[in-house]
Amino acid sequence: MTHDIHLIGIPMDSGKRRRGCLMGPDAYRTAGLAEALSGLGHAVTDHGNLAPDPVEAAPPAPHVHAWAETIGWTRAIRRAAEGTAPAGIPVFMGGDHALSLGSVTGMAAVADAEGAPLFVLWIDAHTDFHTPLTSDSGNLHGTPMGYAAGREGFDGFPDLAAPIPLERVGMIGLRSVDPPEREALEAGQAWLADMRAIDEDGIRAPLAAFLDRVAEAGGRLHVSLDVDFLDPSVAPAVGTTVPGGGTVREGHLIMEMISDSGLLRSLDLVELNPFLDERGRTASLMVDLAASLFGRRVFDRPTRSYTGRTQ
Ligand code: 5AB
Ligand code: MN
Ligand code: MN
Ligand code: MN
Repeated sequence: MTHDIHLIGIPMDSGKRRRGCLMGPDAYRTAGLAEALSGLGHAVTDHGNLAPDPVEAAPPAPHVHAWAETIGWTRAIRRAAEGTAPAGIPVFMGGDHALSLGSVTGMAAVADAEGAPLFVLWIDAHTDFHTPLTSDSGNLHGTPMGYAAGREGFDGFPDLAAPIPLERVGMIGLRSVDPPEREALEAGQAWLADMRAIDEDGIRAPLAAFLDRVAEAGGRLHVSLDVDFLDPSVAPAVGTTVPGGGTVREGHLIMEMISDSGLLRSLDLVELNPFLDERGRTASLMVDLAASLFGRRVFDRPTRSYTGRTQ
């Protein structure tokens, strides 16, 4: 199946103090994202880069970083999501993970208008479920799922058209969760696969259960892929590395399963910091993962039913 894919560059760096994610969109362009997707038969349009709306606002606490700028980005990204989604699948090329403050809530508004529930698959070492007031770091890239789920403390950000209940949230790759995030998540019914779950059960069975949940509800799926899901040994270009992450093969399997499900509605590619990359290898890996998500396969026919040597 081919899609109309809309690339939206978001050179956003306001979600944390360490700089460099603003180079992400151009790194994806340089690594050939558009060419990889059009090579698979999709119609790809690159809309260039967004800029934040000008906003003046005081942060809710002094340690919260770049509050007004992040509100300005959120408004612009949400508008871009709502403007682009009717024409196909938006791909939000970040930029740090604070961009999901706009992409997820924009896509929730779109799905609501389309009469379908939006589900979110968060592929990340972190849950990003803080509010501005529970966050010790004050870095808003740790808050987008909190905002999208309707947690309090985001006064000044756009009102939510459709808060996403935790029953419609899946998170995979988790290995760094702060106590206030854990407590808030444990109170709900999110589908959570931490690294132990992956070690014990693999990717396939748990992810299939989540995708079944989306399909049974007639839902649409927004996928948010944070570079730090991957192990830092294969994806060094990220500021918030956490050891013990996903392998290249696990990343591809996740993407292939989502692709097979036919449920994908929109995609974030976030947290790539090209300033920290090694000869572009993280950017190239992210492009390869996106290609798997949009249908690249080694073989088109199933290969798991082969007759083994011992039979
Ligand atoms: B990322 C941390 N929980 O709030 C915080 O990379 C890290 O988008 C947030 O997942 C990481 O600062 C945000 C310690
Ligand atoms: Mn994240
Ligand atoms: Mn992360
Ligand atoms: Mn990060």
